[in-house]
Amino acid sequence: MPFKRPLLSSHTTDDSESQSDSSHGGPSKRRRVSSPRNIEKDKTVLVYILQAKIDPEMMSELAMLVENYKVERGNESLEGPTSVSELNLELTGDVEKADVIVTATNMRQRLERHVEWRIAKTKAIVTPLWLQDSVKSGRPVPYGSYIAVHHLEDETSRSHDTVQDASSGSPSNMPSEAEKQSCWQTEPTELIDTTEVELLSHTAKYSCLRPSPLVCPNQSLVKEIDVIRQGRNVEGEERSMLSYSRAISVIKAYPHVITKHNIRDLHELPFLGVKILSMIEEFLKTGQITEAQRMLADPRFQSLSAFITIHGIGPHTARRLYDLGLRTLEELERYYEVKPGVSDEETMPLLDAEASANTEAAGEQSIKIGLALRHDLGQTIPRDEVEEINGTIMRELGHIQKGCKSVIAGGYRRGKPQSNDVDIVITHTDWNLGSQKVKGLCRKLVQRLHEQGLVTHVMHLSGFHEHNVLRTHHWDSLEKALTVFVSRHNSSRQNVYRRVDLIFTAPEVFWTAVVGWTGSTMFERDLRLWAKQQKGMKFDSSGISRRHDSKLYHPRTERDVFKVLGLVYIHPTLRNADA
Ligand code: 8GT
Ligand code: MN
Repeated sequence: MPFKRPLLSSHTTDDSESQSDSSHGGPSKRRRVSSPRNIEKDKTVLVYILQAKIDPEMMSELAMLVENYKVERGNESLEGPTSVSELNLELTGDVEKADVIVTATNMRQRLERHVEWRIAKTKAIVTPLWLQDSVKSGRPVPYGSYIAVHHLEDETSRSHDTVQDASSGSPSNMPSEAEKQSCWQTEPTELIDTTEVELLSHTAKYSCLRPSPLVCPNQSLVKEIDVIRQGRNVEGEERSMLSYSRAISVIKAYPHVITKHNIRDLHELPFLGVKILSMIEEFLKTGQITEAQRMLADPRFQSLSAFITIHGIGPHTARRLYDLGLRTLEELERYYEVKPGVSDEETMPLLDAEASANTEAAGEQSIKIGLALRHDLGQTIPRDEVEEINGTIMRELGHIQKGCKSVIAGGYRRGKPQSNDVDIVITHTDWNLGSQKVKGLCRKLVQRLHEQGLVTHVMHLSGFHEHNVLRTHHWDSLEKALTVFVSRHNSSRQNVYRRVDLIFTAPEVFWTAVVGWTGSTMFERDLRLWAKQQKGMKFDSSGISRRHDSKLYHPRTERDVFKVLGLVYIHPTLRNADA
């Protein structure tokens, strides 16, 4: 199998959505449904793996452990019932149904961000070692020695024999309103469905038909080509840049290590022209590509690439600054009269919402913020901190509007261990009234976060516009705020400024927005192209519509988004179609 199985998560939602998720299961069978029923003489232990704090590698290993064990156990049963072990494991993505929660978290508070306390109290909450030892010994080992959260020691030990009813918690155990709000975001682990992956093809023309892992077998080649792509990007050579982006995305999905023996196979792949193929050959022979190396050594490339790392500076502005004679970020600081690390409101005021959005002054302001905070903003954000930020924001949101839910999109959702920013898509759980309830919420939330000292700067704040089938460019048609958030992650560290994007949507377009904001960029580009060229439809983060009659689609699950577009579902971790 070319890919590691599961990495993440996505999210969870309310009941209606999880139901429709399974009823619209997409074109393929779900593998995990095909458990070996015929040998199920013991009770099945439903295992939920909580991804928070478990790194993707480990996550993958744990899930593999269960899946492989099931296969082996199935084989055993064919050889005779006597050899069947006592352990019957099944992974579940539904924490409420689980008997056991496997987690690397040992703090109640942290657990509560993902699992409601009243639910947690009815489960055995154990460390990953429980899973490993149980599989090793072929029987469910007692939970008592693997307690993950000491607050739940009694409950965990007790639930070895009996699985309690979720409603059995005494009133004093019921979560307070604030507690409830803090657990809106739960993250069941949706596994990669291998039967679905088999329906994809790495030779397809659209990246939304190809499985693209985070790290591919030819990652160093991809990185080298990406330097050339970046060179074209900073010089504003968009067509050429797109050619390299496409080549990269095709290589990302190629499931074998490219060698001199199979390089001919690449001729069958789309978007790999003569020039790229000769670069690949050079890379196979020497381990590098001359043009990429030349670029890396080029002072102009170095300056422009450094400039565009600053929020608000695109290739065009970078070249303008370069033409003024500026070469380094320190020179940019002087030019913009910015003191590194200083972010006081006088020099960098909170942008006054829509009034100043999109004006030149606002653009300049956001460059100043980006420059002043570049030492923080340039650092990547680990997954557990991304989750903490989401938790904090949703808790604050709970004070303004109850019943909201969020999904962390962007690179995090695609399984990146480190993100450059945090992208959070938010809606209301009430399908019918949610649209009204989220209206204006973005601004209110940002205001509250600002008052709490959690958001120091807003680089962009935009209002809500309906999805419009006639508009060709509409990345702005949701309520969204691009903010600078003060992260108080980890008491040993000081506050760190992080870029956090908040995107508010009506429930009808929530999953469309989640897909739109999950990326990667090339995957998104091809989704739009596929919808337009093959389906006569228009896709963007604010909605899906049919071109000829403007019919709007309201998918209730992420799988529905793919279904509406006539696509096989692709797990977020296989949407890494960029370098
Ligand atoms: P990173 O944050 O670690 O660098 O990685 P990322 O999460 O993949 O990149 P990102 O720049 O944060 O963008 C996340 C996804 O959101 C991208 O793949 C892109 O398709 C999408 N995206 C933007 N900006 C906007 C926008 O203004 N509107 C919409 N709808 N999508 C956007 O990058
Ligand atoms: Mn991001």
